[in-house]
Amino acid sequence: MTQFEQAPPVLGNQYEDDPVLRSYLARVLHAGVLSEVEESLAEMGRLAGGDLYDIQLADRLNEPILTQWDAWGNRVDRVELTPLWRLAERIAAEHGVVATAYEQKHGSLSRVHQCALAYLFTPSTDIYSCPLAMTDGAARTLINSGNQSLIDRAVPHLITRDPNEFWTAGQWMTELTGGSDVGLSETIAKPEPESNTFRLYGRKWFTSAVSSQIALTLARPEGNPPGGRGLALFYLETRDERGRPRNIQINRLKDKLGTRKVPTAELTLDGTPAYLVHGTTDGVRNITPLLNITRLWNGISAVALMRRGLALASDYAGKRVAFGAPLSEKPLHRDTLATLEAEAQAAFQLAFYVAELTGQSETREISEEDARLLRVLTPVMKLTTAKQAVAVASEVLETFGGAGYVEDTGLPVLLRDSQVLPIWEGTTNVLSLDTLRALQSGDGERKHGLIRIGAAVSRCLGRVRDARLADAGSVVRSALEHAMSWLNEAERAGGPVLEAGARRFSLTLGRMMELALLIRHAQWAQDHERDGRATAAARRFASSGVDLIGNYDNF
Ligand code: MFK
Repeated sequence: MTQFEQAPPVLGNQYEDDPVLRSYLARVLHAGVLSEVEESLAEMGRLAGGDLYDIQLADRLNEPILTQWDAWGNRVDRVELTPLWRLAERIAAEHGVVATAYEQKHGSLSRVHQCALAYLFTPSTDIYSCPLAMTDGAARTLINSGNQSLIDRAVPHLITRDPNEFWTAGQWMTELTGGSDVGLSETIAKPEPESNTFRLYGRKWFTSAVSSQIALTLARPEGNPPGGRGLALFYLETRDERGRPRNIQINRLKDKLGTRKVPTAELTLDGTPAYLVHGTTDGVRNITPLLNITRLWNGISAVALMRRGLALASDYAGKRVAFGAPLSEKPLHRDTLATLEAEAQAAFQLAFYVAELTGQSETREISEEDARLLRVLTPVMKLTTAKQAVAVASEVLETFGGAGYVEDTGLPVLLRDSQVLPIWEGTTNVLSLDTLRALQSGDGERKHGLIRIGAAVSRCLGRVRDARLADAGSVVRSALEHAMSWLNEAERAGGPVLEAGARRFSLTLGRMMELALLIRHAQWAQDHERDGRATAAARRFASSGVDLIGNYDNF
């Protein structure tokens, strides 16, 4: 190789090469569980850094294709997925990337195992995590609904490992009236009394992964009042036995900044047959189990994309020589990577902590207090990790210099795909407001919600003995105190002040919780693995801006 040729970054087994994931699993999974699941993770890590990654690079320019008409003038509305996505669907089913959470071979820890599989799988499949997240969320929503005929009909397909039987699910919520204020939805449901079904009429404006076999969607039964309570949650199957759309027209696929393998569509429902999932009202409330699962997936995807960026950047730093030495020997480059690493490790701990609590809630091992903690940490985790993913992806591109800006390196897509994470599944602002609402879960007082978070923080810091970690712990404590005093003041000041500060407050809760969890893990890694890397990450993260509440003039 001449002096001016560059070696591309390469990936190894993404499980074996990931000390953060491995150390976390060693702490959280009992030894017996880890030895039972490790083979599945190593196999997924091998695929993700090997064949799947090669196919992903080769698939770079492919995008889903919508064919609306056949040669004879018939409306067909077929979507052809790219080769990577067709393969991803098969691998996801065979490796149980959804199923693992429902087989519950290891009780609540099955959710952790499943999230670890999703974390390894996601970065090599160009957001195939989107249909999987919705499939997982639909399975959970149907199971929670207790609607036995729909459970019998659909859930076995959603959680199977047989690719020939596997169905994915869509989550059709967004309409022209808005993506956040779902209560404004205009789709109408007309009853068909003789068949006990409804027919849906309306336009869905942003429907991800329209290739799915089923969808959960919201519509307003005729005569129902406006708002989220007047909507009902419906189940529908997208195609008939001959593969024709069931009165669904795909008007076009969206021309998006990223997630370009995801066939996101605008749809017209023109009498689409649909079944009520759970009553004729309260559709928004009834679809929230789906939202909470997809928000968990959002966080897992955020930490997965950060890890992929860092894996590539670290490998490249060892190869790229500039100013007389590899970048990995340059103090400033190392410092830059270490800061990104700290963000990624902190985010990782929070995303997987929410996975642990989610697993406990699904197996009913969760206490009432922790169920309320989960309710508030889900939006907090989603909004915090999504912002980190975008920031880390942007910096990762920069670590490659110009190569990070050039499409055929396969790097720019990391940034484009990360940018969706703060937008879909509730924007940062909408989730900040949800955080304020979720803090009221229980007796309706936000401060009690915050005290619950404070208790979780204390559990993390309780066993810390290392003085350097104790310093980092004091950053957590002062952020918590500030959050408490700000909440008191903002509640006293009234609505606009509380609302205006909701994002700064929620991000502070997220970063504070991340740091507390990272400190806990760092002490454990010192004690059990004689490894100080998490300690270094915690100390660095503690200096990277945890308390973002600031001191702003009131409105
Ligand atoms: C990489 C993987 C990521 C996965 C990709 C999936 C791709 C899919 C792309 C999409 O579909 S993006 C569209 C996603 N859309 C959203 O996430 C909607 C964002 N907006 C909100 O979340 C709003 O907060 C919400 C629509 C829920 C507000 O609507 P409303 O009508 O004002 O409802 P309201 O009154 O706030 O809540 C109704 C009930 O649900 C209340 O309970 P009660 O009826 O008992 O009072 C709420 O407490 C409850 N609730 C709301 N959010 C909840 C929840 N309960 C549990 N968990 C939640 N998250």
